[in-house]
Amino acid sequence: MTQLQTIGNEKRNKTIIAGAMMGSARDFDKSMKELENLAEACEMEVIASVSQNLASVNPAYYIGSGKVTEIKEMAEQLGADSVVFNNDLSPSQLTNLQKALDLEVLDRTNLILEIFSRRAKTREAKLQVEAANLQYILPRLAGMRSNLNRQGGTSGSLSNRGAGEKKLELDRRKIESRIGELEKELEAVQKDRETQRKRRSRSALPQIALVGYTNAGKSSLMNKMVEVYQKEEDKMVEAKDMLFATLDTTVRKITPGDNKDFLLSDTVGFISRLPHSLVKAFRSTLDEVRYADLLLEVVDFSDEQYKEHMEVTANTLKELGAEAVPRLYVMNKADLVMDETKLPKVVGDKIYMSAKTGAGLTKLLEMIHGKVFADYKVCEFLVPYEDGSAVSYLNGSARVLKQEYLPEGVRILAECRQYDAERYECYR
Ligand SMILES: Nc1nc2c(ncn2[C@@H]2O[C@H](COP(=O)(O)OP(=O)(O)OP(=O)(O)O)[C@@H](O)[C@H]2O)c(=O)[nH]1
Ligand SMILES: [Mg+2]
Repeated sequence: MTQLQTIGNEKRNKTIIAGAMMGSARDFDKSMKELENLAEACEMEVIASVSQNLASVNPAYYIGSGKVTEIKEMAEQLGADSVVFNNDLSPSQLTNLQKALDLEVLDRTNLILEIFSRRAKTREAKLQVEAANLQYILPRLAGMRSNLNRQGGTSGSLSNRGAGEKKLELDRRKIESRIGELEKELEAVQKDRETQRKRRSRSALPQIALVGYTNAGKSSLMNKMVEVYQKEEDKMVEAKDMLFATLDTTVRKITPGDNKDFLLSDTVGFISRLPHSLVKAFRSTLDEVRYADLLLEVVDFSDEQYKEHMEVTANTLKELGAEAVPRLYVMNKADLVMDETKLPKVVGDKIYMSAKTGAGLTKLLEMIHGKVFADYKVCEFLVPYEDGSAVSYLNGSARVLKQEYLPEGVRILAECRQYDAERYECYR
């Protein structure tokens, strides 16, 4: 991982991707394709792909030793700098492979952590990624130690072994204390976030969060909403054909009119086998998801694996404690696989649409309204002139149907949320 960081745009790391197939061939091919996309998101150039049918894992190398020799020869021929494994390697497998291949060896988790550390921009994201990285390294240090022990054993020098162990113990303590520091810093940042979130929930605008598999089109949908309803180009977020284009959470106010505004948040995408330390580290960022009034799950419907992606999303949401939040399913990129004239198509809580062309956006908004503004009701208030703030609040957050100035106060007939009706119960 350290070597990768030093490679700039001028020279791309040439890599061979390798994987052992133990289940269905179709799933395996897809996961190898995803690994290739992950490597590309890491600015690596994939020059070859190697796979092996495996009945059981080889404890020393994961793959068979014959396959290791094959990869080594191939790497020499093609001038590869690294090999990325699709399977999660144990610390000793990682070390053994590194030694046998004499190349940098990475696994899928490594790659995901590497992408995250490159993309992290805000202080919070940087702290989260560093913590996740160290948590990944920590159990691997033990593997490195047992490896060193073995080396010490062959040289027969007990004092050397002691020195090696001491050094690693020191490293382990350093890492543990750094993790402690990071956790403290993160706690402080999380308090700030909590305060912001509370402030937003006081504003009583419904909060809607975009969730889903990486590259499904979450940021594109956010941008389309901003473009159509805000007309403010500078409020756009980055949307790219690249895994994990978004890491930081962005919140935008969407104002479709009729006082049915809401806050929309765009956040990091999910992926199968997302390293657990990352889910843990991003938990606070993903609070936006847990406390949302509604989730818009964006699905890349043009991807053959979309059902598997939905399963991954469901499991990740469960892990975040957000499985009970109401949900609408945006079956996105339907423009690629359906007749455009048939869009949008609505089936229950699912809408087949396109964030790119905007086909279905109005319909989606209607569905959102049906979900979050379902508790709207028509109320009549008589607000005394002293309470000017109540008058302006209702004008800002309810849909005022009629307003009259009477001697005893302002009479307002409005369609408003249950929340606001209760808030001004005294004037009804
Ligand atoms: N054809 C088509 N392409 C789309 C549509 N929506 C998004 N895309 C493309 O899909 C790619 C990924 O879009 P993003 O909006 O960045 O996806 P994301 O879900 O935010 O991805 P991450 O932030 O990486 O998790 C981009 O190249 C988009 O142009 C769509 O409705 N139709
Ligand atoms: Mg995005």
